[in-house]
Amino acid sequence: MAINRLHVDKLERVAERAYTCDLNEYLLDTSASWQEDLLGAAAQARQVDVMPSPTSRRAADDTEALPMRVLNGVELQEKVPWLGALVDDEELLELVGRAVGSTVCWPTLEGANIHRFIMNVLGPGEHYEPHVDANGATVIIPVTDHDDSEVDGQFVLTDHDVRINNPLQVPIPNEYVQVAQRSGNATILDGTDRTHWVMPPADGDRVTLLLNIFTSIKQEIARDDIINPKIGLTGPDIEM
Ligand SMILES: O=C(O)CCC(=O)C(=O)O
Ligand SMILES: [Fe+2]
Repeated sequence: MAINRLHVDKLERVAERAYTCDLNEYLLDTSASWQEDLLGAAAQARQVDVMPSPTSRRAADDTEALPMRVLNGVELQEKVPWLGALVDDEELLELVGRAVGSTVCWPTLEGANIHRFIMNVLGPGEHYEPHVDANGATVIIPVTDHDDSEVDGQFVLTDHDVRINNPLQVPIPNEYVQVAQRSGNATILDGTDRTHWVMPPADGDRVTLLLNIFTSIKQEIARDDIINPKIGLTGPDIEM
């Protein structure tokens, strides 16, 4: 494996405890067909209705179900076996720790395989609701490209945990940070205390791989049983 594939020099700050980092070289080194592999998995993602949950919803209407497609960590690992290598990679963890300013670790409690990494697929007109994260370090790896001269498919970040009444407002207000979504260009952030969401893609799907990592500041606690079913990761007919 190449040395310094994940050098901290590659971190570009977009907000406090929020960075982007080009992981293309690293991902190619892990699997030469990483993008095709993940797009192949995305084509098999399950349709779900995302419902309000304690850490998830920050939108005005708390009753509306939002459609999207997901794969939980167990489903994803089965379809893309090399993802397991990311979990064993200390270089990756170190980079994430530098970005969020804490030591970090993967979730280890029973059932963590379900949410330690997941895939989100948004189709045209579908958005990811404003929310905060339960874990202190989230890595969002776009698989598809979304031009940041448009709002479509963009990741949007606020400074605080605030209720957003109109997440689909266009143009995106200046007080929010908009992060360009280019394939392999990861966003690494502590999203526990700042609301963030995703604008709907214009045409074609928006596919992301999410790594949910814990920090020494925000340590892993037993995950609230309510969250996984609300975001479609678990359910009666879903593999665990
Ligand atoms: O899919 C995305 O780009 C964002 C998802 C997200 O914020 C999360 O899973 O916590
Ligand atoms: Fe999030």
